[in-house]
Amino acid sequence: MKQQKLIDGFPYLKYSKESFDESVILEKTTSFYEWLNNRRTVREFSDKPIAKEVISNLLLSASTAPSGAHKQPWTFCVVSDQELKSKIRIAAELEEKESYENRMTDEWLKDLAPLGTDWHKPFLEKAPYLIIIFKRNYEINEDGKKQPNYYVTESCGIACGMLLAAIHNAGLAALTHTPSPMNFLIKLLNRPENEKPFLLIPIGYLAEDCWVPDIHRKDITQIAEWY
Ligand code: IYR
Repeated sequence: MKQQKLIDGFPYLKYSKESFDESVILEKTTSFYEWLNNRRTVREFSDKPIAKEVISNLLLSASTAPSGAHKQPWTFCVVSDQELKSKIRIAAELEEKESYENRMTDEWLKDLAPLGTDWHKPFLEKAPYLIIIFKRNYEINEDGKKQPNYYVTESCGIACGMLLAAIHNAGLAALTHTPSPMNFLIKLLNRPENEKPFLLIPIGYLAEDCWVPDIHRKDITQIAEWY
């Protein structure tokens, strides 16, 4: 039985977790970093199916993220239906074609060149699952009154980061895709007015012959200022 008590009238649980010697912490943080550093964004997926329970576990992991006032302001829409995936691909490619041909600046296109992206999005039909994360800007209570959520973008961003780590842990692959603008997803997925699309994440096994750009991450001197 977990120890409980009331503080200011609210229920609290006794919380503890294992701590480690300094040398173990050094080993653990090194190996965790090395493992995480092996995660890559991929655009080439296999169409091999994945069990629904696996996706549920990934989403439950994402949903352990901290959120403003613990409002958990996210909805994960899980799409595996082939017809719906095709509709999403068609709508996304329509927007992306317009973006690549008319909306993106020359500098932006130059920045993207090493990543080899263009408006074609075959992964939207190939990957067995598309997860579309919607941010819930507010809730509507039983009386139809709006209830605020807080730090919704930050909360959803953290949840997506944790989702990517969970996917990597499963040996599966993902892509953070932001077809822009994304409003077509509201209609296609019939989402309520309090939700806005945040990120589209295809999930699958890696394609057998998968290639990723040979790009490098900033080192510690480039990412940290120590005070
Ligand atoms: N949304 C487009 C373009 C794109 C933009 C950025 I910034 C990227 O890092 C990658 C792609 C697309 O998905 O192709």
